[in-house]
Amino acid sequence: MHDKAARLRKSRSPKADVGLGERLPPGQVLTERFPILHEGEVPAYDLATWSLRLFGTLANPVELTYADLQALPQRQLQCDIHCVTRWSKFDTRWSGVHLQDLLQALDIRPTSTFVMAHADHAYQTNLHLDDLLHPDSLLATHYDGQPLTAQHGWPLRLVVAGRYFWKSAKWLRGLEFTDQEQPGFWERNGFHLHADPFIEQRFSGDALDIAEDAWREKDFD
Ligand SMILES: Nc1nc2c(c(=O)[nH]1)N[C@H]1C(S)=C(S)[C@@H](COP(=O)(O)O)O[C@H]1N2
Ligand SMILES: [Mo]
Repeated sequence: MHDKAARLRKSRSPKADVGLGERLPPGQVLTERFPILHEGEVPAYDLATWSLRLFGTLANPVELTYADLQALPQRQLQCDIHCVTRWSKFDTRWSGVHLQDLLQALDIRPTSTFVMAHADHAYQTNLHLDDLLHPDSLLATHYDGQPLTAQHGWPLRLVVAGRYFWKSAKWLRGLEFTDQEQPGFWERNGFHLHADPFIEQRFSGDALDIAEDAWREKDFD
């Protein structure tokens, strides 16, 4: 087991930024810089052999080249990002392909509710299909008008709206459509399945293992 969740739980919260209204999620601190966080080595690719696989419960799995992605409508996105380690960054600018456009171009109609994102090296994160179809999510190839740097996920990463940033897999290689929700890498290691920063879904196991109405059965003094 990875102990990152345990260490984060114990760490004292920094004094959270106030006065930023509803825009900064609770317990987060704003940064101007762009931190780099990941497990393992930064992968190297040859775009000629790189591919993105769509598989799982699809009628026909597909394997896309980088050129296939470039042939699709190129979308712009400006969004705020929130890392579970408590930094947030406002107004990040991305461009790339929207999953809706990709599915439409391939005439794929997924029947599943869930998607497991597969990335290098052996990184996975679980998502709801709706999260990926959100208008503020993207399969991003560019950041701030430039191709992604290797450290930030070149050639392709996810940007997932409304979730802590670990859901935004860098070095994306596959989207697996599934009927059951399986936990990804961090989700198996103490982090929350759904990761909504505005309600601080940071860790798993926060919920007490008792029925919601169990307190009614208790004695009160
Ligand atoms: N493939 C891969 N993607 C990943 C990770 C990783 O370890 N491997 N780390 C995640 C985490 S925890 C965060 S906070 C963001 C960081 O993205 P950045 O380095 O571009 O800031 O990438 C996410 N995507
Ligand atoms: Mo993270």
